[in-house]
Amino acid sequence: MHQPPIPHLAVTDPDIAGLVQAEARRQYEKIRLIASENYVSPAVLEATGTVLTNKYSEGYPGRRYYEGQQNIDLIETLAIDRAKGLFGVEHANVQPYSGSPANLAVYLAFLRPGDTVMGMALPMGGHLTHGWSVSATGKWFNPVRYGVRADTGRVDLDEVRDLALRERPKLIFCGGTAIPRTIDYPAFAAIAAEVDAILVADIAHVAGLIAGGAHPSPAGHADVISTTTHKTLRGPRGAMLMSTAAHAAAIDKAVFPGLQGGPHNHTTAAIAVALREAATEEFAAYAHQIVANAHALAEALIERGFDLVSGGTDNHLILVDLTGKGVAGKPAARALDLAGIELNYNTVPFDPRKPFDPSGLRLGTAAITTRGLTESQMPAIAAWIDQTIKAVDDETALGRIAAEIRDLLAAYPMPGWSPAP
Ligand code: DSN
Repeated sequence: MHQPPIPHLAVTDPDIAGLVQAEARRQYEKIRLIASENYVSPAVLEATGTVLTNKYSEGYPGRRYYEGQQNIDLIETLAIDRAKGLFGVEHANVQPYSGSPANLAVYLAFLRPGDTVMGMALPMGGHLTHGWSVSATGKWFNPVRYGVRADTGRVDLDEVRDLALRERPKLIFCGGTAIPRTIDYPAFAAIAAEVDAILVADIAHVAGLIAGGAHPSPAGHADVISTTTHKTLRGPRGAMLMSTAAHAAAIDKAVFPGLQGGPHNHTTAAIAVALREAATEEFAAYAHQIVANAHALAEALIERGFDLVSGGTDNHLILVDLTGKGVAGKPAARALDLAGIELNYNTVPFDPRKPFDPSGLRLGTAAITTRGLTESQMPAIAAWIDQTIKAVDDETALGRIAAEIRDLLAAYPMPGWSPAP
């Protein structure tokens, strides 16, 4: 049974209730290494499931188009103030529905269709919305892309500067979805200033690390900071845009009425709760433990002969190139899932394989750190990954590993759910 119980759902819609139960158990029993996922706290879960979902509130606190905003205004103001305090920014908009709409709002705020945008190429570690070809941002704007060096697996800022001077982008994105190394915000800011571009730091992956002091902050360097709220920041699925005061009006106007209608007030409340949690000393310790776990896991993988893009990690994320292991990313990820280790197959820089069947695996330590795992468990996880890669078609071996993992995780509670006693 689901603990805490979901009795109304179980009666009204047993099909959905059953699937929620199954998903909760799946999350409980797996070593979850998807770098963009986490386990939110019970308080965040509760805020997400409140009557706030019943309310429409187009506009911003004090300037709404519907009546009855006495409580919603206070909730959104709390979320805004907490975001400003936590990240040290002059302005925060907590209404974007998720990361892609947040980034699209940035285009709307600063560009006209056809204008040039510079971002990291998706196969190099960037994000779809940083101007990749299949995204609206790559179709409606003129994208130019930087990557990483083949020899280091890291961004070469001299190459980024040369590209910016040649292409004169109006908007530059830094950050992405598969970058295992620290992002040099001051260097990106200097390049943006040289070409008079707006610098957008997409911190979706590292927001929690920044909040906890385990990664440098772009505040004071980037004109705009875009983030989702559900990755290392450990909040509900949502997003925020933060900026200098000079860009506040343009950002707000682009989010509403430019792109969106009513904000999701239950999500806003849950973001406020997550931001309050992220301002605590416990969260700072959590952020540093995420990085310590990633270091330990990276070292253990290297000891077992895994080839890591850039040779390691500075943050929560590890990108493994499986080429030398003789197995592609997709079959490896499937076998790992059967063995109780959940991650995603991923392109690696200069990948000769196709994106739907690439050479790599992406791992992250945010969720397992929430579960309470520390450096001492990382060698065992690396060993299970190694054993699985060597036995991708051996269902007996994969089942044995899954059982060992269930045994380990039973000692580490999952926030918001526990199996029936
Ligand atoms: N889907 C997210 C990730 O996994 O990194 C990015 O949008």
